[in-house]
Amino acid sequence: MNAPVDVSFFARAAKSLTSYRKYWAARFGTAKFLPTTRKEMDALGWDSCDIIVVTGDAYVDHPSFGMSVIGRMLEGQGFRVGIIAQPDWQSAEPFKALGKPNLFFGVTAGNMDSMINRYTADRKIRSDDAYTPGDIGGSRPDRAAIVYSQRCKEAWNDVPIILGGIEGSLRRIAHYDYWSDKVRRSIVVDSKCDLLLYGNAERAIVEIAHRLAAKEPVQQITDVRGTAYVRRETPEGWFEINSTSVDEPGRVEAHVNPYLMVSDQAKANGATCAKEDEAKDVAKAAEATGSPAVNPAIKPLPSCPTRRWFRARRSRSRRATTR
Ligand code: B12
Repeated sequence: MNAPVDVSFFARAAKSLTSYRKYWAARFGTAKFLPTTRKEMDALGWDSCDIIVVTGDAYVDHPSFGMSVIGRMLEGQGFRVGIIAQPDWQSAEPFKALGKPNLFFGVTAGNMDSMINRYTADRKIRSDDAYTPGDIGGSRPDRAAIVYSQRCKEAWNDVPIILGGIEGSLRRIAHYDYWSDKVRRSIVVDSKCDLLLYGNAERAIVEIAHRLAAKEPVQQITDVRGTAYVRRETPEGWFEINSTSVDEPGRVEAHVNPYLMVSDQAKANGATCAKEDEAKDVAKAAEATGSPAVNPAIKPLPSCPTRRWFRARRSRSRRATTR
């Protein structure tokens, strides 16, 4: 069931991220920080944002934050990107703070799933949130990706929603949800997003942004790798299979122990690992003769005697005299 699948025949050709013609707004240049308020947009001379990223984390302009990586990547393509970080989700108003985006809302719950962010494995409230100023929890709703998407739709029903980040990625198909102890349906259905981009989304979001900018309807963008979306009908040439028959319980292949050394794995398969075995033989021979120079290729590093070396020599000579 978990046997490796040969994927070498999968098509891999991908358009280079630097080969796109920059969007016209590139003339505004690079923003010191992506704007989070109207005032900051005015200072940049923007009348509107092309894309607004809504996130459950505080906006930190650092590459370990998904909203920055995605926002800056899109800015590099010439788009004007605004950030709405940790909005109050009680109404749609905070989602209108930067005006209506020209192309789409990018929505993410943040660097972590919002349920993991808020609750411990014992289902107790966490005492902190590393992605919020002051470490204070409670700045994002449970199931933030769904809540934010719904609020964006309430704000502007006709603006496409592109969902991404870990919460969406791991919930893109029907999945077991620990918190409700149920199998939940795909988050694409619950959030009503137009497209979900799973995993590292740079390549997909750049392509989608350019296609939306070229006025392609989001419903037609169904051929981008790493995306999930709802299909209303089965396309020609495709067929549906009842999963209860596909996924019958069967033999489960043993997991490879990730901590095994290469040579141990080889031994388990009745083979040997020549390089490692050779090194072991040299070490064994050196131990037996007490000389580290059994292999002429191995030479001691030129170094000055250390204090520890002098101490060891002193105690060696003391032992020699008392024996
Ligand atoms: C570094 C790290 C940490 C560091 C954080 C340091 C810091 N200050 O940032 C430390 C060690 C503190 C940490 C702690 C924890 N971590 Co941690 N951590 C990671 C790690 C290795 C990398 C995260 C990262 O920086 N990613 C870089 C960003 C740019 O990537 P990204 O968020 O995935 O973004 C990409 C996509 O998601 C997407 N995307 C993102 N945003 C958006 C937005 C849109 C619109 C779109 C379209 C796409 C998109 O594109 C992005 C670019 O490719 C991940 C594992 C991993 N490899 O991702 C685990 C991980 C995030 N951690 C995890 C966990 C569980 C924790 C802890 C709860 C562990 C614990 N039990 O204490 C704590 C929580 C701390 C806290 N209180 O918040 C889990 C989260 C699981 C989940 N389902 O949410 C992960 C996924 C590891 C795992 N597989 O279990 N962690």
